[in-house]
Amino acid sequence: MKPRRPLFVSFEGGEGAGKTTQIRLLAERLRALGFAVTETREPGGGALGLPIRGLLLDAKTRGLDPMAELLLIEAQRAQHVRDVIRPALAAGHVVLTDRYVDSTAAYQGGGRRLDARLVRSLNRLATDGVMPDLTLLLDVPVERGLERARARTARTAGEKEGRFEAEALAFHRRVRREFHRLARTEPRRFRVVRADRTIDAVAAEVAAIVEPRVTREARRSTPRRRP
Ligand code: T5A
Repeated sequence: MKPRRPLFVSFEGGEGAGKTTQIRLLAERLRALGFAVTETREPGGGALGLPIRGLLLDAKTRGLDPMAELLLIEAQRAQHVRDVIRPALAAGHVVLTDRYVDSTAAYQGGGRRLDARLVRSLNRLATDGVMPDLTLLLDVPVERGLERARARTARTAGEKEGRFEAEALAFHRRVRREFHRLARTEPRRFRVVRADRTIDAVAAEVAAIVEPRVTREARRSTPRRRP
């Protein structure tokens, strides 16, 4: 196992951008290099993740107030940070999360048009300041991403289109615009990766961004030998 110094990486993007696929490939690659990796997601990680995910994504959940949606997301996040992210970072893992605070800024701020300052301050409360070192925004045109997500849903027997997938194109365009704005606002944290390419091409770029960071952190944690 490589020397331990944590790195927290979030993957962001619209529907069907390929985050789940890329996290799986990157995790395999990093583990093969000897790094300890924790894969997690929102909503889903932590004790509240799955029940709240069910409520948020189920197309049968009707009439959910945008503020109630935001508070549910922040509640599962507070628990996710406590149950999964903080302990994994404390153990020196590379943590890869499928969505985090920027999804809330983009979907609830951009998509639902909730006040951006309110979203930011709830994000701060829920995360208790635990922010990603690096955020990869997998960027794909809205129609292309939705096509992928819907094709996957159609292949998965019994699964219905989720509440967010079913939103209008205009909603998804606002979400994408907000992701772009966030990336421009924090250029040191964000890297935008064009995700309308083959899975292998995207994976190669993702690895080229993340591997050197992980290796650098590992080197920093290696004690210097005395001459
Ligand atoms: N949400 C979440 C909020 O509103 N606010 C928040 O704060 C948070 C945290 C989560 C929903 O919750 C909302 C946003 C979301 O709508 P989810 O099911 O986790 O729901 O939805 P997504 O995260 O959007 O998951 P998807 O599965 O739709 O997208 P991914 O993970 O980006 O894509 P992936 O890897 O599953 O790929 C989708 C399909 O495309 C294929 C894959 O094989 C798969 O079939 N694919 C490609 N095909 C061609 N070329 C490529 N490069 C491809 N990459 C993947």
